[in-house]
Amino acid sequence: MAVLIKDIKARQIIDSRANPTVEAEVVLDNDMRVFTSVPSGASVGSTEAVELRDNNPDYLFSKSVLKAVKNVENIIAPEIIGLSPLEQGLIDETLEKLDKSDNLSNLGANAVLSVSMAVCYAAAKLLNIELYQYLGGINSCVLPVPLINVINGGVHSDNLLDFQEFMIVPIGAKSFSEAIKMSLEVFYNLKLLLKKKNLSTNVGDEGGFAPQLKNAREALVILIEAISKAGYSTDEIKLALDVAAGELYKDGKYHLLGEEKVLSSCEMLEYLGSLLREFPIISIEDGLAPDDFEYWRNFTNNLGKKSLLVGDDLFTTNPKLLKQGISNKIANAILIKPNQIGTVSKTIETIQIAKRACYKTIASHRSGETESTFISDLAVGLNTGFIKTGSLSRVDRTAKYNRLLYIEELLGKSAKYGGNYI
Ligand code: 2PG
Ligand code: MG
Repeated sequence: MAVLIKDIKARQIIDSRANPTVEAEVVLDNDMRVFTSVPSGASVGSTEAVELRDNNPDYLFSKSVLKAVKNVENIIAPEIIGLSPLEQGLIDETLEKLDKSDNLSNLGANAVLSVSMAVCYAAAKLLNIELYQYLGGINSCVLPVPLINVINGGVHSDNLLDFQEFMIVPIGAKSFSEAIKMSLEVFYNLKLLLKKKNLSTNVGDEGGFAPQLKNAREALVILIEAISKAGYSTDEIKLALDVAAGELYKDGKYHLLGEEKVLSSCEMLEYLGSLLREFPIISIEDGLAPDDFEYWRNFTNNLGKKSLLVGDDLFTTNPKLLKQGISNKIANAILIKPNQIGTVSKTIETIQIAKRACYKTIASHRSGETESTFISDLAVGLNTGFIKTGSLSRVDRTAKYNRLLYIEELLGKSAKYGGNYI
């Protein structure tokens, strides 16, 4: 007899930045139960699915998500109870129809995604297989290359760095566990170097250091130093940036307040080009603002052969926006954040569109996270090749890496590391 969904519950829990978020629980009629929770961004793209907050100034600084919790229990649950957890496509379509908007602004993307993900976990549990196996079958054996955000700036920290993320990319590792070992060695050396320079080793939202460096060059120089002190070459460990340029773009110009520069699109492009020439950078995310669409084309023409140009706020994991980008030849890679689009099915659709167009895919966390490791399984199951999930400190970040270490162990000899497959 088919096992069906017997109950769906939700609750308000806390994320890594002390903000309330939604946890959903799915109960099957064989009494199996699973629960999972959703993350929340700080640099939010304007085309993202809408995260529903109560906006009640008298309660938790307007940040509570009790409406979203109620939406799960009172509106979503009655429609989903009685369905099989194996019908992910049908369930996700039902969720979208129930919402009636095209950005999930009625029920809330937090309400919708928590259920969509919990259903997925329930199906895997019912089949007694790991989530990554459920998502990808026998093809799920590639561990992603991590983009590890060891210096935080932008809206994720209080320092002056204008760019949001400075990442190390252990591309030369032979396995995922070796990639983590190499990156830890860089992390320790970076901490020592910062201390030596009397710079703070306190960490930002994603667990990376947030020192008072003056500009992107200083951050990149110190990363190169840490890589070399750890005994690695820049062939083995590369660098990546998330400029999060949408946060810097006002009135048609890029305002780099920390660097005391105001740049036109053309100058911004030149600046990024010069960083690419000077440093072993292999990936630049949101190098220009999403609204600067025209220049994205120049950006891609000029730098697309030298680096991954990743669309985060540009595409917001949205299949339609990605298709537009592909036909306009904009960017060559996409960040995949399930909560930008709101369902597991749509997330998978976007990954597939990207792959068909030979765009690289990077499974990603949000700056506000929970202990959920869904994106680790997504990265292996959908063979994204890359993952971006913050630094090597703070459990909200390390939970994802630790899950990947476990998956690597489960895969044993069939485990491959994305490094060889890029
Ligand atoms: C980003 C993310 C994650 P946020 O911009 O890529 O690093 O940040 O969740 O704040 O959008
Ligand atoms: Mg980003």
